[in-house]
Amino acid sequence: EGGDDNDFSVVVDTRPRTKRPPLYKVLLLNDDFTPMEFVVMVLERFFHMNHAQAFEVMLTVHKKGVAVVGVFSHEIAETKVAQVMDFARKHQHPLQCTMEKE
Ligand code: NFA
Repeated sequence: EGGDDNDFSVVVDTRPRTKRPPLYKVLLLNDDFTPMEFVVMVLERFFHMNHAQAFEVMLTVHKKGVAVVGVFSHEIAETKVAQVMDFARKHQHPLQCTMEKE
């Protein structure tokens, strides 16, 4: 017979795809009131920086207004932000910490 040819061709991508979870930057924001030593303590305590690194990053936030203090999975980034915000609130400092997708 040789009727209509119903060959709907579909290209199937068979490449092995590796899924990497998105990463999130944790940002620390400057303000006029939080003491410099407190920010240094936060960076040592929650971001495992040594004193010199922590002081350097604190000064970057102080001068530029914001700095990335770490890059983590969504869950770890959320935990870091919560830890910093809780710690700042307990000490009645207005320090702000946020996260954004990389
Ligand atoms: N700007 C604050 C001060 O002069 C210090 C600070 C640095 C606050 C980094 C927040 C973040 N005391």
